[in-house]
Amino acid sequence: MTSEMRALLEGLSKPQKTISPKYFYDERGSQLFDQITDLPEYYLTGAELEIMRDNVDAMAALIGKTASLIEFGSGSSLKTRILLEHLDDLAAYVPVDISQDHLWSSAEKIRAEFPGLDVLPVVADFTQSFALPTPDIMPVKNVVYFPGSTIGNFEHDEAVALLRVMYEEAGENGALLIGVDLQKDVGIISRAYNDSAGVTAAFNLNILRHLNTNFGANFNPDAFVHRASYDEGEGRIVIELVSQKNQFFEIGGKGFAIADGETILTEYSHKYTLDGFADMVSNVGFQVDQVWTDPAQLFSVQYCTRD
Ligand code: SAH
Ligand code: AVI
Repeated sequence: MTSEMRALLEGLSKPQKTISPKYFYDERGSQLFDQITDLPEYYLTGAELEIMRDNVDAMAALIGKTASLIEFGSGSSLKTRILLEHLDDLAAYVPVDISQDHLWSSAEKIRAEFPGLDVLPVVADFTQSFALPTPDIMPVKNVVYFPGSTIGNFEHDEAVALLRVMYEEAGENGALLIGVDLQKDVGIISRAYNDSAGVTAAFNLNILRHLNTNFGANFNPDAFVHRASYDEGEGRIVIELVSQKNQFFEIGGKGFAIADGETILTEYSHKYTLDGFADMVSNVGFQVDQVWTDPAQLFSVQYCTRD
């Protein structure tokens, strides 16, 4: 049995059955995420794009010349294009993502849009160690780009571990440019994960289809419903799949029973205060040099260097 299957079975054997959110992202999951970014309720993308457009000159000046831009969880590289348009002398752009086909096609589009840019995609699970390619041109520094508030999908200890990997990737004179969603009115946050078109529900249920297709599971996606609720104490959205009846499923040769009303936890999405985020990155040796927010203070983009 692969270590990946062992980890999946371990998550499903916990008292709170759990599937890692990285399993949202097969090709269909990546497409559904792109649809989420267009939803009127999903304020995160619009706010982050606004911040990027309004402050890209300052960001480009901090990134400087001949850097290597390493993007974790690049998806469709939507926000990256704003940076790339203002960074014409990058040593390389290295998009890293677990969703293989989507990464290849996004990288192809970037190559076509930015001829001359050295685009070096890496298919990897960034929570495990992975090798980075060596660009033809020696970079002056590495800048890790982590937009979208994907950091929010990790619990505190996991987020710190991931920031530590980024700290190492950035190296001594490198930096981290990171998108971080902020705490705000609970209604705004809840609506972002309970959209009226049902795209987030489809995205959540797709995790079961992905495990059925690629990991030999036999979930019945029609017998689960999406639930997203805000935990004010923890400052996070909790995304679950709620079983609609007593039922069984199998994966990796192991059978599981799930009761009517019992849930599978598929994702947390943490919302930060600026102070809380600065404290967290200081645990790994980063200091926040610059914070940009949108006028409504929904979202932030932060530039961190080694302290
Ligand atoms: N950065 C983009 C996409 C965010 S969605 C944006 O801001 O719009 C999260 C992305 O991270 C997806 O593309 C998903 O495939 C990728 N991802 C999630 N977990 C991952 C992991 N463990 N390793 C690598 N990529 C991961
Ligand atoms: C990728 N990540 C930051 C998204 C979020 O908002 O936590 C994933 C998502 N889950 C449901 N909707 C969007």
